[in-house]
Amino acid sequence: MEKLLAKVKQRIESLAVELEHLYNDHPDAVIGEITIKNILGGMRGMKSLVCNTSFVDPYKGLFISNLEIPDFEDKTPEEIFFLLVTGSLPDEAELAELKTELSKRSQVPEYVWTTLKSAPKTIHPMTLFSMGIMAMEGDSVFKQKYDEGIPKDDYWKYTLEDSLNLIAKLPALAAGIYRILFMNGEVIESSESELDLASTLTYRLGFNRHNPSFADLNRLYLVLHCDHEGGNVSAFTSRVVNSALSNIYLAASAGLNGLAGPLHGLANQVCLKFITNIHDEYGNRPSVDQVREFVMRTLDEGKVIPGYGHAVLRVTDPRFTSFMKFGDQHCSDSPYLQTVKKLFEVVPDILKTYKGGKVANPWPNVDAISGSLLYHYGMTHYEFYTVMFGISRVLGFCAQNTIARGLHQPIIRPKSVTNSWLKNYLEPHPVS
Ligand code: HAX
Repeated sequence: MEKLLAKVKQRIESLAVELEHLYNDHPDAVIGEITIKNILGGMRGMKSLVCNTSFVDPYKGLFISNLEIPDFEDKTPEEIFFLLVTGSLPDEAELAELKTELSKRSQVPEYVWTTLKSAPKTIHPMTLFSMGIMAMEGDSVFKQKYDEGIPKDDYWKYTLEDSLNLIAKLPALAAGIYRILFMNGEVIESSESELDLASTLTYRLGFNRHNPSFADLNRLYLVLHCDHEGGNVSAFTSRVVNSALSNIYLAASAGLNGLAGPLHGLANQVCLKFITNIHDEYGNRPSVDQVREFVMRTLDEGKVIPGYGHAVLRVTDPRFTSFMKFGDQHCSDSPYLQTVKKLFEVVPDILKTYKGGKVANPWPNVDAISGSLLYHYGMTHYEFYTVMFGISRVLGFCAQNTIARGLHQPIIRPKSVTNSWLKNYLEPHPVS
């Protein structure tokens, strides 16, 4: 993997030079202030991390380097990982090297299946996914090298080594979990067609495997969810954990546990269930008025509308738009996609005025549509959708942490304060 190592090294060195200049030239520059609203509001909007793998513009969405979604939506997950970690797309030789490296490392150890098969069948697939990754933690090269006493300058190399070992196994691990939980436990072994991450996933899931548009949806799924800068719950969690030099297996598993929450990655599962509930009530082709009625009732019950809103975005998520383009090309008549469109027609207007206009972003995010496409291709067990998201998001965790280790970023440890501290700070007792 000389080519990848050389490119990542070059990237880390150039980022380090930039940061050194920034630090030396502006050591005391103030780039923001911290208000009570920030502290009590989930630190929303506070600029407190550096992340160079990707950037989310509130009005344009995800950027990886200078590429927007339409620029990279046709790529493969391998190309995207290379882009995230090196800052540029691979040339033919670099891509071939990466694919060979991943292919060599793709075998999921037998003990992982034994562990996962012993879990109760009622367990959520995200929990099994996280457990499967944790189970392999003993194989961490970083951990072994750290115990041997490697210098700090080498941390990123072994973080990258672990990352490749982990990423290579994710499609087989995820597909195996689908089959353990939903298809009588028969895990599909490797095949000739395992040329890349997306086709491995399609083949090993075992249904609809000869349908090229399902294969393309899996590829797109693994591309669009890859990274969303550093402050979202899952990436941030993985960064915090890895900043303690916990290895990438521990960090990825921790990040995925955050992704498993309904306000984050689980929203794709919740969205599909939401649409199913609409169909259960009104049939598969509800009218716009019926969809509006259902949305209003959901809000009246004090619940959120899944798939709408975002902590950073202030427009329709370009990942939603990309999936919609796919849906229009491949399954425009799907009842689920049709209901997604009706929701898109009614929800933003409702949310704009809901709670006196308190909802910062009334537009759909990626989770509003992604599950409906998987459902169309026969992935009816919607509990699995967040695992699909997770395979992709681990690419981002791995890239972010490899670079953070290369830049010798310190352990993340913000300061918390008590109510009393705040009261004393804001309303100090007058000096008598
Ligand atoms: N439906 C109803 N109310 C909503 C809402 C929605 N879709 N989105 C935001 N609100 C409400 C919030 O609950 C909050 O109300 P309270 O002050 O009474 O608690 C108010 O509007 C202000 O929130 P906000 O500033 O607009 O949003 P946040 O940054 O706090 O939260 C969330 C962003 C994504 C968590 C939020 O919009 C939400 O809960 N959406 C629905 C769940 C969802 O789709 N999650 C996936 C997001 C994308 C992602 O991470 N994917 O993995």
